Amino acid sequence: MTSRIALTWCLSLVLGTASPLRSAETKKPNVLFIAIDDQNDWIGALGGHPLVKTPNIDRLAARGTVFLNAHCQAPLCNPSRTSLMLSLRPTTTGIYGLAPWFRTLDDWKDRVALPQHFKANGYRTLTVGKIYHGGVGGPKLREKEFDVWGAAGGVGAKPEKKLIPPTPMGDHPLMDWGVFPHRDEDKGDYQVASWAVEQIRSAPKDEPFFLAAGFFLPHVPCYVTQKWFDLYPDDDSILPPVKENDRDDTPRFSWYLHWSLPEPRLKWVRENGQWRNLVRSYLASTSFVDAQVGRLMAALDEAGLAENTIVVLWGDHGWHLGEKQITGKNTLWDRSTRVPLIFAGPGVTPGGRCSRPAELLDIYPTLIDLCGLPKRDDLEGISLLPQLRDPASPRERPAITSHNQGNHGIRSERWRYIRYADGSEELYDLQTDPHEWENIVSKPVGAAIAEEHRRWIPDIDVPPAPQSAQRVLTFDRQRDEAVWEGTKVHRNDAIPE
Ligand SMILES: [Ca+2]
Ligand SMILES: [Ca+2]
Repeated sequence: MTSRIALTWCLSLVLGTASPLRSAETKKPNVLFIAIDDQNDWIGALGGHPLVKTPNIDRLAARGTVFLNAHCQAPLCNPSRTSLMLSLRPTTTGIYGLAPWFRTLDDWKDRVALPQHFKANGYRTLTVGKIYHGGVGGPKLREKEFDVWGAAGGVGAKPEKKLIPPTPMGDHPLMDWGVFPHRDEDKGDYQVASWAVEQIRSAPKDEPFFLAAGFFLPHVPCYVTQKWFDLYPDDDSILPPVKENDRDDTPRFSWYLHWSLPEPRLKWVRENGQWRNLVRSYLASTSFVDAQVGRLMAALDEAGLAENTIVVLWGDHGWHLGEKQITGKNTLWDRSTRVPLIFAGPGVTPGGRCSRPAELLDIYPTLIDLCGLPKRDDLEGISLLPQLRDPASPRERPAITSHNQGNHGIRSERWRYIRYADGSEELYDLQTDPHEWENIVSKPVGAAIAEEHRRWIPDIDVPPAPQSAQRVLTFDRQRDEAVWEGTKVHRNDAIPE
């Protein structure tokens, strides 16, 4: 019997009736690539917040494998997304700030990004909402990145003026949150999901798709309607645990990474009665986005594509909501680096929960493996395929996050080690200290652990690329001089509030 099948197979090859090959070709899985902006680990399946409600993402996690120790390569949109889409560390590209767009740099202008590799291998590529940070530069340039473009997404409906009092450090228009009556349909993220649902319904049957959908929330401004807000209690049970004076044992240099920012400090949100409002608005926004993810999953089911579509869901970096005395990103602690990373679909173990360190730049080689595309030898990520097959598969490398040249966080299964550009350090035992409250780097127990982690500091650690701007920090060690966004910071300057 076996030999007869083998003979038929050989004959069909010889006679050119290549239907088995063609049918194998058409079975290439689709990819649904879902990004969530500024989404920290407050997702049910990740256990980052005991009260968060994300039933749809949790169902996706149950269908697939969730990485419980996944971290961004940079705690900021542009560098994190550039790193993910190119599978290159920020320390390799020099893209640390909100500018530049990598295509403007000679070194990276022709670099094959993830969707381009899929296009080159027979995929139709589509995008909607926020995948890259900022505009790609007009229709001619856009079609080089993806074949089909939907709406840009973003905030959508917003109030005529800010809901919260003027915030320090510039009263930035995005620094806003709270209940504001509007229709779900008028939110950018709802429209992003609607467009993606339509593409799933009308997808050509003879061509696999790579569909990228990028949600904006829970990025600020977090405008939510009462029904989403009411998912969360109106009391302090929703606030994250914070330790008073938690920064007493973190180096002064840790402040330089978020020296002066639009995001207010914990002190301000407390004094202005905004802490609970911010936390509730962020949680409500997460639940709203979760519902949009649910619409995409339902569309896949209804179109009969769930069985042959790889779904990958990720957040570009985390967000502090009072922890370490700040709100926002731009730190090397777990709250800023730990992100959702979930794969589901053919080849992925259902119900898998993996505690091995994983990095967002692993997504590119992982999708190549899951879809059987030609491998590339120019990627810095390592495929997660072994962990998608068996979540207990070992993984030698920790997760590494960098924020500007010389500042690195190294996250292994148990520990977090940080070294800043001036040589100052931190070390946390996440097993006994999950909130990273006690810096043990100078304790006797810390020395050997720190040494073990130090060897993972990237060998390549380039200065900021030309035209770098916004959130860019440089440090001249000989002069002991830091420069934040073009302004010198002195050792005795008061920390801005
Ligand atoms: Ca972001
Ligand atoms: Ca502390």
